[in-house]
Amino acid sequence: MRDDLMRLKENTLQALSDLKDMDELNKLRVKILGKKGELTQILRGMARLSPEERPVIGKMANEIKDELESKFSEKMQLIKKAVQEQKMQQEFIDVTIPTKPSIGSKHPLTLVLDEIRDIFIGLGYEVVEGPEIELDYYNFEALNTPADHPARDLQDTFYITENILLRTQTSPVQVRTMENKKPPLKIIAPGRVFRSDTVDATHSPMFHQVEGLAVGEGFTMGDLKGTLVKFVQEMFGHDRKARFRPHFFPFTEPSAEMDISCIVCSGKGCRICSYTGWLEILGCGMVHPNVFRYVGLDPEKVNGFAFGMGVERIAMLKYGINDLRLFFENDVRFLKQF
Ligand code: 2NM
Repeated sequence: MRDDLMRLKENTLQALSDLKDMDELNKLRVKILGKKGELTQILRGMARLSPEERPVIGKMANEIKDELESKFSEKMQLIKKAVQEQKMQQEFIDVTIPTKPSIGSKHPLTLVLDEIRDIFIGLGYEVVEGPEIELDYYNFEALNTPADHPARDLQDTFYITENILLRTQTSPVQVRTMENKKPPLKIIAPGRVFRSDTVDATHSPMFHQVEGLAVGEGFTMGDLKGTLVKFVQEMFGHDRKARFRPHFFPFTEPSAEMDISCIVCSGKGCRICSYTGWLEILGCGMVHPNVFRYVGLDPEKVNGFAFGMGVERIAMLKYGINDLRLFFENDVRFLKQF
């Protein structure tokens, strides 16, 4: 019986050490220490023992029972702890991992438009907007471009009806402003414009323009040049040189185009400036007296200057982009570079 008890103890300790599960632990406890368990089975044999042996074996059995019980509860604690640790690991949340969605970036055209806007606001200009669907009158006629004027052929216009069209420039906004606000005024009109062009690296049927207008008394070409040189130096750097070449627009007289010294080669000549050292950047001029007449202003009393630029062209030069289509494809690999 002594041997039976020792064997029970050794076997139970061995079984316990292999256990990893609470259910199995409980089953083993019942199997060994339960009312009908193996220890009880062995103790049934006590009756057959001599009176001298009985207390000795009884004491031994009690000690084994106590020891096993404490081993069981020790093991129970271990399993509980292990289960808890596993659970903690599974449910672990790393609070240091950034959970905010990554923030997108502004479109390069928005960046350039914001910059243009800020520079002119700094020069005292107000920003005005107007309709993209326009009357033929505001887009052409009031801009001194009558129906038979050759300038209308220069721009392929999207007509909606005979006298309603998609604006080909933002100057109709300025005509509308002059109708409604007394001079002096200094405004810029940013926005989308539309021309029936075939898409390629430098053409798109929709693009963005900023046109500017200053109306008051006694403006000169000097004011126009000073304003635009200030603008391009803010935009492209203070060591940029500028030059003005005579040009023609129906709505200004005289008219000019403005070039800046190449932002890549600073005038030495390179592929970007077609080895001329200069980049064409905008068109401008003194507002034609007929434009003032159309809006009811007296060209003997007021004058002013105006200018217009393509936002895509400026963005392409500023960021070294060689294909206009990139602005409208919205490929994230392109957009996230800005
Ligand atoms: C340009 C070039 C030259 C222009 C003229 C006017 C208005 F309404 F005052 F007559 N707005 N914008 C203008 C002048 C636009 O774009 C190349």
